[in-house]
Amino acid sequence: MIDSTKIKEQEEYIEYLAGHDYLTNLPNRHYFMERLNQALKNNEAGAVILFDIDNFKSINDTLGHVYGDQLLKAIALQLKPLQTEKVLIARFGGDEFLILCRGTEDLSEISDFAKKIRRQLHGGVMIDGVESYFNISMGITCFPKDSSNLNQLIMNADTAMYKIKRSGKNNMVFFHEDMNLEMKEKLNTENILRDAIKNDGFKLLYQPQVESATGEIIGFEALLRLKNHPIRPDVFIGVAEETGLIVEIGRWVLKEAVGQLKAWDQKGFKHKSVAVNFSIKQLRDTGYIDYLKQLLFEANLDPALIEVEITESILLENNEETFLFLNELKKSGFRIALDDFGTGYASFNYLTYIPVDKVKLDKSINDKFLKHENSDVIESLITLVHSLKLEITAEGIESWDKFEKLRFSKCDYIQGYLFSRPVEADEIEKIYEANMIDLIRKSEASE
Ligand code: G
Ligand code: G
Ligand code: MN
Repeated sequence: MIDSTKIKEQEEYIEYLAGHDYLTNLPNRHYFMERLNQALKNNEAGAVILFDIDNFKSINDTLGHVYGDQLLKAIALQLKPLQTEKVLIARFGGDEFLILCRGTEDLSEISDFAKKIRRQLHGGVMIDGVESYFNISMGITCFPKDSSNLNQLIMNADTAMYKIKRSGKNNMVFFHEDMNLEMKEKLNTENILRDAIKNDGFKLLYQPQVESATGEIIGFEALLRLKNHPIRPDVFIGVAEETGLIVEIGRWVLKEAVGQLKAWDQKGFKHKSVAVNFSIKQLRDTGYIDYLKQLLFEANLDPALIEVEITESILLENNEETFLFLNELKKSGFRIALDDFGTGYASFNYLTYIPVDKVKLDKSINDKFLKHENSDVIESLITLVHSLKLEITAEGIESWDKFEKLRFSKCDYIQGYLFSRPVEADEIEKIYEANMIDLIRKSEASE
């Protein structure tokens, strides 16, 4: 005998499964898309809200996937009371949730609702009897205002959420057309970078670092440029970091810089150091140090000729790995400089336990404190750095006046347009052995 009610139940269950997420029991992406499609077909107005959990990956990695699953379930539970006839809450996949609000396109109304969601989650959730706190990043797009195309709306919400992710997470923003332009430019830059990696499209410029007591060039900072595109370095470096391309590009920089050291060595120039910039995203390049060691070994050059410039941000990521990385660099004979000093969370405390050789005072600090009344501050900074047995370079020095003050305050090295902009290697060769102080004096006298 066939039990027809049982079959009916099974059919309903299968249908339910097709439209729901097994973990959270929320409607799934498929179900959401159908509902949104209906709303668009009926010419309704409304909003699509997309959010995800900040740093969910590290929650998963540190607390385990089971915990991650529990968190997703708890969030679903917490959001269920907000579900109404007009509000559909769905799981999009992974740690992403989608909310469909129908019946209004009023920005402040939608914004209020989005804030309500954030409040509902910010109080934390209970997992195994323990409060768990987390942040979310949220993108919102309205229909038909922003688009009445299903996929476009999802893309809009995603673009807006992505924007929040990039600007520090834990926030919400409405989609805006400009964001598409920004995304397009980013994609364009990304393609240019990929092309440059394949087709030898990068070059390094070198900026001299001058010993303030003598005027002698002691080394150079290598600064990356695109050969064929006028995109600003901070812009394309940012994209390289976001896309992970910085790892490959960073290796190119090392190869090129060591090649240049070798070329100068073979031309009989006196050995001078080259500093390369190291981005926090390059920490994931676990072969970085071995690669660099190998390059110097093959070139038969002293590792001390390479100085790696790190920034404070790398120290905030202060896990065991960062310290191992820095210690390994140091142990291998490379020098380490702390770049952009004074711009971030600069703590002198760091300087006592990370193996840096040198601190680079940021241009903004120099500009601020080298004005007439303020130079005491710089002098104290320099004294403090010296008392930690570290060297100090002042960056972004453009005037003779600032240079004099720094020299008077015993700042070891000066880097800036006063002496030279970053220039091509063959330009460097013309001034390699020059006394930069004499050179500036002469050029000023002849003006
Ligand atoms: O010259 P300037 O405009 O080059 O540099 C802009 C920014 O780009 C600076 O913060 C500088 O540290 C960074 N930068 C320049 N070259 C490199 C590089 O080779 N690698 C990394 N990671 N950053 C670089
Ligand atoms: O982040 P980092 O310190 O690596 O970047 C150094 C940046 O400072 C580069 O963009 C370089 O071109 C720029 N720079 C170097 N000297 C000067 C200067 O005298 N004035 C200005 N405005 N920028 C400088
Ligand atoms: Mn630098």
